[in-house]
Amino acid sequence: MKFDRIKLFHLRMPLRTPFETSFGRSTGRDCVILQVFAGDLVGYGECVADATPGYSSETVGTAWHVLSEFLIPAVLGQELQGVAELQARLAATRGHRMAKAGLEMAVWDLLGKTTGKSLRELLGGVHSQVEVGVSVGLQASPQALVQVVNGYLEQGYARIKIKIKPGRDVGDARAMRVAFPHVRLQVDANSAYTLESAAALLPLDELDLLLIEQPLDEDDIWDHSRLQPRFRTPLCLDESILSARHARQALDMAACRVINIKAGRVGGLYEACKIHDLCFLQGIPVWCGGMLETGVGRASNLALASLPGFTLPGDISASERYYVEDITRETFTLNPDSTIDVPEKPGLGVDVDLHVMKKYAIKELEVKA
Ligand code: NPQ
Ligand code: MG
Repeated sequence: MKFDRIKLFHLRMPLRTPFETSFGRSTGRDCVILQVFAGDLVGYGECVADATPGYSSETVGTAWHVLSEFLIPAVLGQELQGVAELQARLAATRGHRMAKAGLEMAVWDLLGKTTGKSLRELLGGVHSQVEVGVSVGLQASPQALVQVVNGYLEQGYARIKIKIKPGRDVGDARAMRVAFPHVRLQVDANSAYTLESAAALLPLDELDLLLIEQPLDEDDIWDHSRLQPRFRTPLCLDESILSARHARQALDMAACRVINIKAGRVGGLYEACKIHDLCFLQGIPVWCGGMLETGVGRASNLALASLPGFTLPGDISASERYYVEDITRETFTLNPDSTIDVPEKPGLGVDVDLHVMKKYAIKELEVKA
């Protein structure tokens, strides 16, 4: 494979309804879409960094800089055998995992289009439908939360994740349990607590939750290992796990009993699969996290979540959960059994509607060999 030119598009997509987490409230979603041209084929990738560094330190601005100045020049115009070789070239740049993952996704798409294989086949996925759930942002009150969740249950989502933050944790989760005694429920704190303030979360242990996601800071794997023994409920790490090495260390420390895998957070699907394999061997359940992806990133998530170790429902909702209009011609819909179909066409298996994409593009750049 040889890349002739690469185009970047900074998209700003309006969200159907604002999404609020412990780190802030968003009314829109920015991302970078990449087009990688090789001969007469084009591969698409999505970099999941947002406009602001609330979830992680990367932003669209840092990704744009690092992609255009370092990552793309490192791979343009050279013969590359596959993803392992791509990652070896990208390793000269430290960190910036979301930027790397966006580029890697486009290369996976090209690889699939070249070989006629779907991304699911390339990764070794075994399911043609994957179980999904919905992630629900903080609402004005616990009553409002119950009402919003009721709408999602009516749409068919069989697993609900609610966002929590200090002062809006046990009360919200209890209101959910009272309203929906049997629903599969989990909570996500997005690093809003310390080892001390997390004592407020102990009553969650009575609510039969699937897991408690990322209560403490990204760089606090050790403190999670101090916190986990105080709960019967599994802790799940998201922000803390940036590599397969982190996953191994977190499991060695018993800092969590479940891992959320996001390809963007760990530098791409290649590393994501390594984390899956490690957890699969140890019998640790994993699930596919979500970053409010467009149809491009959603297709990638569905392929990843089709691997055998993804035994918990992913944060992979139907397109209409977040967007009125998506950039792919395919719109992903929820099946009655709370699953979504994994694309079967070569590569990501999606067609990008250039007209729609350009409508939301606020910046473009072409980098040539
Ligand atoms: C999480 N995702 O699991 C992330 C958080 C997240 C689906 O809960 C804009 C606004 C971009 C909010 C990216 C879900 C975001 C965002 C990720 C929240 O922690
Ligand atoms: Mg999370």
